Amino acid sequence: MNKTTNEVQELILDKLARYFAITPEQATEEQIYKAASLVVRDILLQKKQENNARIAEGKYKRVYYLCMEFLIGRSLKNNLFNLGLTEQFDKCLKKMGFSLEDIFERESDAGLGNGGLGRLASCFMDSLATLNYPAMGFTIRYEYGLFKQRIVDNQQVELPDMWLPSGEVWMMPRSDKRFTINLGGRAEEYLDGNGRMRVRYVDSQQIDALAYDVMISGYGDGAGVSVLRLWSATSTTQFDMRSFSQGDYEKAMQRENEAELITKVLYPSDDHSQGKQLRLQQEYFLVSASLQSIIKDHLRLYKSLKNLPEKAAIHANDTHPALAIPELMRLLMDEHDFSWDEAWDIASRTVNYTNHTVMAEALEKWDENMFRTVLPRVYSITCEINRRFIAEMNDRHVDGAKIANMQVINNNQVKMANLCVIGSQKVNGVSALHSDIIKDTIFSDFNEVYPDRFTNVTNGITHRRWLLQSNPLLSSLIEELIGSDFHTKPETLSGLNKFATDKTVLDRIGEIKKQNKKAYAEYVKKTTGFALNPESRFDTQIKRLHEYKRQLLNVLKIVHYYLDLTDNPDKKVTPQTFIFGAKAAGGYMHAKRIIQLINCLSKEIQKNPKIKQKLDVMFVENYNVTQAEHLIPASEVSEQISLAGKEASGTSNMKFMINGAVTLGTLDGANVEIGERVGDDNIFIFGVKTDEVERAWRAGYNSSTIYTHNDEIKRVVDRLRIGFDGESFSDIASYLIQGNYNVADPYMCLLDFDDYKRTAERMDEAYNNADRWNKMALVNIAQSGIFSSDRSINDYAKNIWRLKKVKKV
Ligand code: 26V
Repeated sequence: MNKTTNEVQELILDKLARYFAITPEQATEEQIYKAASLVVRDILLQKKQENNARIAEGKYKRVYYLCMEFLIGRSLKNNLFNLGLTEQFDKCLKKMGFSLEDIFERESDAGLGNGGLGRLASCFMDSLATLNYPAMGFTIRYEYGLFKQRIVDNQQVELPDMWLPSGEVWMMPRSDKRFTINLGGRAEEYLDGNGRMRVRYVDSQQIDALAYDVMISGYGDGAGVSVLRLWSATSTTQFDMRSFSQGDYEKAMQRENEAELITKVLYPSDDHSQGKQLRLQQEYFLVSASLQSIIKDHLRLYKSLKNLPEKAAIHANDTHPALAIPELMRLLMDEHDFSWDEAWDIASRTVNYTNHTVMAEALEKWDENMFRTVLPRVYSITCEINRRFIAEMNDRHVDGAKIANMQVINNNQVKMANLCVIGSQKVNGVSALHSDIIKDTIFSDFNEVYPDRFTNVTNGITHRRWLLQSNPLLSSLIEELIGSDFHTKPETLSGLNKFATDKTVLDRIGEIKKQNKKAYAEYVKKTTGFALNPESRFDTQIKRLHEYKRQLLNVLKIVHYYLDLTDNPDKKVTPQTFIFGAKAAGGYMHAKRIIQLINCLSKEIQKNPKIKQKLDVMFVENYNVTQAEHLIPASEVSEQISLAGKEASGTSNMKFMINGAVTLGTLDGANVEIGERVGDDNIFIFGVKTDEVERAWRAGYNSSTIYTHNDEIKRVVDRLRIGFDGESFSDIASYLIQGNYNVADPYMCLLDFDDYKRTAERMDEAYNNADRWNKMALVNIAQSGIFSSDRSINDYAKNIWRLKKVKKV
């Protein structure tokens, strides 16, 4: 985008005058942030209009990406970068007496997601726009995103996340995009004047979905602009003035409040489906509004829905938008006069589904009665999908037990993953290992009947945000060495391999890491007061807190080091700082206890300066996208230590890798592919493999035997009982060796402890040889190109959506 600094200045002055009636001298940082963002928004809008003119010709198939979560983070920096306007804005703001970096800090993170799933969706929007595939994302405009985490007395406290005041500026309200959603009541069939069966809703609650569009510019010359449409719920009816006039204020507000509740707050759990009615309503709300919008646009372009599968790919990101299948059937049959067979042919060739977890608790199931009550018409369609599926399977002589396992409705439950597999063209997992696992486990029966349906697309990250924007020093070095092609051709990062024995380059990589660590330590000092030692190794584990991710295993290792140092304070060790960032779902008590354990351990270490020099622990409060952007470039070790078979992919592993951190991990998710890319010399792998986990269970895994026979483990677990900073963690000790009414050590921390510790020691050796370590960092960076979301999106476009890029004229 060519705009000079002076032009930018004019535009900002204009916004300041028009929106705030002020000059730059009178403006606060907040107002400058708003004005600058509004300028950028106008530029995006203009770019989008130019772009849309090409898509509107109707030649292009489009993808519609449906996801309950988009973890957007901040937008101003990203948009300026992608538009190539950072320098102009920087100069212009300097002239006005402001620093662009400080202005970025004014923006709250749009945290409309829990973790990996939502961040993946956001990375995908960046790549879709950059590669110029015709795409649109759909999600919910939650008034409150993922809770803000505070640590009080070492414990997590959840506060509401009020992101809208500063995040709103990116959203264009679209009063022309408003659709009505029916919830509850009854769906009655009747014959219309032409003798056709019709459906009408009786006593349903009607809610309007109002669209807000966020534009996302791609990067580079050929880039397009994608739109993320966020739906907000509002009452269909006018304000109840009558009740209000009669003094019944509560009644006057009631309808509005009930409607708005639907998009009030994001469910803060990514591991446990609680089957709550409001969540089902949210999912239907997203799906129905999005499909009505897709159909309307499609009809405007093509006048018919018969070619929907040729011109639209609808993607269900996890099962949360699974209702897209019966809802599309409903719209096609009830509102557009298609027969069942025609509608099914269209729907099942249009929808695709990605699975993101094999954790049984996270697989969505709804109580059949509740489902029927909330969505009567969708329920009857779902029953018919189920009935026809069973008939088809019977015709194919599939074993009865297998049919029972695959059907959508069974034992008074509606199973969303089954609905997705039955109604989708393609189903994929998110790493090679995970895609194999779903075929062998949760979807094994489906894989027998529909073998061609299953495929893999390994996740990716946008390297523009996670390398170019967040690690400018490293990016400049790479540009100096191999040019800037990698901005849009990440695979060319492999050009760095030829510097693997170049001492000067390796030293510079080490030097950049040092500088990033220093900068991070200063940032942490300024924002939290915590004193990080930049001379120590930064070893980081950042992800949602969950038992299967095994932050506890990491803690056990740290406690082991801690006990060694308390016994022998003069022991020569590699100084290291363990950094954690994690939010736990509010009701997940065990996860919250682990957060408390980490914080108590950290507190105790702070009281002992001699130990702190050698071993430190820091917990990052309110870990989010922005925190990750600061921390990842400064990290040296990437902890990816889930129990094998449990982490579908992981994406922080990729962000660390591209920033030159070395993975210490298990053979799980995308770690496997990272290991294949970098080779055994450039990664530290430990622990049991997926099939060994299964075997260990079958052999009667017993953690208390390990505890009894392994003195080091015994010492660590016993110490949990004594606790840290005055707090005992005997509940966690007994979780590990007795099991609190459940199986003990369900994620096998004790089984993997020894190998973890040994591997970490091997890592120490490598770290203490700077050349060796810097070479590992270099190889990791050089081999990371394949984990760019550009590659993932090209895979989806080719193998799943069958999309073509928009050609620039
Ligand atoms: C599940 C549920 C269950 C119902 C309540 C609300 C809720 C919200 C989110 C989820 C999805 C959890 C799945 C998920 O986030 N999986 C992560 O996806 C990443 C992107 O593919 C992947 O890298 C991680 O390994 C995987 O855990």
